[in-house]
Amino acid sequence: MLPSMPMSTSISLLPLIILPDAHSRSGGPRCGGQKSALFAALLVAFAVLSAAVGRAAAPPNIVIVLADDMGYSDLGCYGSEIATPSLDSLAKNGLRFTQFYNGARCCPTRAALLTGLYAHQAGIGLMEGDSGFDGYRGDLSRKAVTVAEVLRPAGYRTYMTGKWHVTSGKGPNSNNANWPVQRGFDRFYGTISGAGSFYDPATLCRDNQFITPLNDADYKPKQFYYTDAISDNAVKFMEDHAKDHAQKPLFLYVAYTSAHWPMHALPEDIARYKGRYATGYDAIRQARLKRARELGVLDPRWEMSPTVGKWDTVKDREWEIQCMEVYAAMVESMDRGIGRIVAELKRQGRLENTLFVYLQDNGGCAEGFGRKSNADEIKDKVLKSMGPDDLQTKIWPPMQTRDGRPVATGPGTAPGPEDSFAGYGRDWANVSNTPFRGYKHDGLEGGISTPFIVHWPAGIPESRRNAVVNSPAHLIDLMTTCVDISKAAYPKEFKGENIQPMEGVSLVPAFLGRDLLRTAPLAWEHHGNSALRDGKWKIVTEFRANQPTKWELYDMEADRTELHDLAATQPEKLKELAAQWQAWADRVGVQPWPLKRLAR
Ligand SMILES: [Ca+2]
Repeated sequence: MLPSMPMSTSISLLPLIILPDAHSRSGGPRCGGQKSALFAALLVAFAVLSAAVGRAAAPPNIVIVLADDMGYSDLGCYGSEIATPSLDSLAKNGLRFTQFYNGARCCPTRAALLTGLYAHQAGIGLMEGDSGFDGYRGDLSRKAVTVAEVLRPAGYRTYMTGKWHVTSGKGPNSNNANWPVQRGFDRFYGTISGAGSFYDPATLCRDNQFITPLNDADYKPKQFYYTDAISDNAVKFMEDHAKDHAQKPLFLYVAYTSAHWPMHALPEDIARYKGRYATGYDAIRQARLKRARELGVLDPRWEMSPTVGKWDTVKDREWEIQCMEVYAAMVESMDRGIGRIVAELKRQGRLENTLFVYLQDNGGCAEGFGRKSNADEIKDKVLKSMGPDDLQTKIWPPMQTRDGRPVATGPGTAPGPEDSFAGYGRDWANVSNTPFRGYKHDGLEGGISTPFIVHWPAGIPESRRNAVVNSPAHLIDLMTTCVDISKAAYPKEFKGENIQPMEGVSLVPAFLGRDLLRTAPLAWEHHGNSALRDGKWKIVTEFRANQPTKWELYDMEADRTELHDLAATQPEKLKELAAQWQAWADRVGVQPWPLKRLAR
């Protein structure tokens, strides 16, 4: 389905070119001057028409920007106090989805985004380790194709910068068959694994080559900071594209690690948030809720879930405040990079016909990384400095800076610089996920809800600009949408393997203000946290103390924040949805949790 606007432009010109035939048949009065003037007018009309048709037929550029470990309310246009002017501007001139879902964690989300399948079908139901089951190989399945593998045969040049995180082959000498360049991308700059220092990321690669921030001949910034490196290299790929492949559409996948732990940001960005979080968790949550309601991205009927952190009892308040200041700075620096990518599209005249989408891989992260002091462990530590070619192999402490300083964690260590390693923790994650319950890992709305911004002037009618889309949508829909708008062929067979059919629906109807054509429920499973969404109904369990909690049932129209469990009052509906979830789980290859490891 093509967007209606370019089509209607061309249709309105049709009578002009039908005119000459009609005149000659009717034998009406003519003279030489009139005839040539008419002919000239027709030529102009034909040229305009051709251009219009050409525009309509030209496959759009596609840019997908994915952020890491951020909550539903972390962007300005979704209620945040964090400055995100670039994303706000895309939203203002595009669409914001209010019920877009990710896969609750880094690896499964990336697998589903790249393949249009549920994560288990793509081989990554858990993370990168091979658990012996097809749904949990920790490597992108060969019975799946990536968006890049689908778009390239349709004439696209394909680029990626940032975090890959869908393979178990992560070392310089490991099997790289599932690295970006082997999975459809013409160029790659980024990290093969997840997490790590923003000043010295582990598994940093250019195409298939391991590099360090110091020995990369193609990128020599004054100050290496991974978020900037991801933005700078994305812009560089686009500049090269304009030089060497200007006639081709481009597909660019930018996977930032902002704002995943560690809380690393540059001092000038942190300074802008100094003191901003001194009011504590609840005040920020309330302000975000109010703003999000005003912006129309939260239904006022949905009550706020309880604030988890108790600000009055926080011991290291200054450190807690600093953690959130740095988190905000990480988001703002990413937004600035996104602004540069948009500016380059504009400079190349591509922005009009670029489908630009932004989303986050999972909700705010309540993990304990970087929350405990390691002062005793690093005291009096004498370390050797690293040479420019020495690879950083650590993604968390114990680790060191390249000049030989040990990296300090936990309270007492100001987050931000390269010798620090902090996580902002559960209570700020609860703020990020305002107004929802749950965190990264969970099937609760706080774990799986993401902002979803779509910008595409040639594909979204002007009357729809700045509109909000309330239809539930999911990562699996991105492949289907890309196939729809690019007219690429989704293969039944690829490199000798049978390819599983796409699971999602095209989002194009939502761009035009119509309903999505979804016929199946959406479902989740990640280390025993499970959920299913069918229309307004949702069931969800959490895996706690070695067993799943009982299914809870929610009416998402009335209660998106999952505060009023209807399981006891609507047992038949619960039973029906639980059976749907089990059928889905059996179909996509979910195994009972904890996984029983199979002998290989
Ligand atoms: Ca993540």
